[in-house]
Amino acid sequence: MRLYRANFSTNAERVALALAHKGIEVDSTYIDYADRSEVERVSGQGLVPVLVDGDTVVTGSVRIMAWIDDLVPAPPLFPPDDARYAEMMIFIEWFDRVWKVAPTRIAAEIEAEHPDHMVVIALGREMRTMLEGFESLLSGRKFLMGSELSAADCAVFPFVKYAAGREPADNEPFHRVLDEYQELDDDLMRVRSWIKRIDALPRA
Ligand SMILES: N[C@@H](CCC(=O)N[C@@H](CS)C(=O)NCC(=O)O)C(=O)O
Repeated sequence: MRLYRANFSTNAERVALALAHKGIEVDSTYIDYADRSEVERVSGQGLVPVLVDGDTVVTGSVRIMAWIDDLVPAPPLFPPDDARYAEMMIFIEWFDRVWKVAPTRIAAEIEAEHPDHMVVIALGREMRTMLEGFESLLSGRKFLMGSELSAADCAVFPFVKYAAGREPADNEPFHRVLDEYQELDDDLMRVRSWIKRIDALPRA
């Protein structure tokens, strides 16, 4: 099995956490975003992560996590029953389609010729409110959706971990926004512990 990935790729880290949770070892091909020819050749598109297992090519971090879960059911990444499965998928969809809007728009705004600072402030507040939402989700449990690591944690962690800082070499503009517009304080102690807990887990 081979994982196409890139240094500091948030979506590839989702899959790296999920694979390690299952104890699945993979070979890795690290691409440079300046040259996507290899990932385009194998998958017909240019984004990472891509997982290749024989003739099977899976793109998209959430699809890859679901595919891994089917391949190796234990320990589970998604709940086995339909209602809980749908809840987790909807949560991850919310994260990808709603949560990501604020940092993406901040990154675009601060690159603009005349940034609208009021918009940036409002979006920064939204990011704070969403951190408070994660704090509430972690009330009485160690992970976002229960007592064990799930696909929800794998999906959210690579983005929200920036609240605890960033490696100096990780200088992507979007990651700088995630770092600068998420701050942990005493009202976010559960998020702080959750970041530490997941950061200590292995990655493929
Ligand atoms: N929906 C895809 C998004 C993949 C994606 O955006 N990957 C980023 C790395 S985290 C990428 O390849 N970026 C290169 C680019 O956009 O130029 C997923 O969940 O895997």
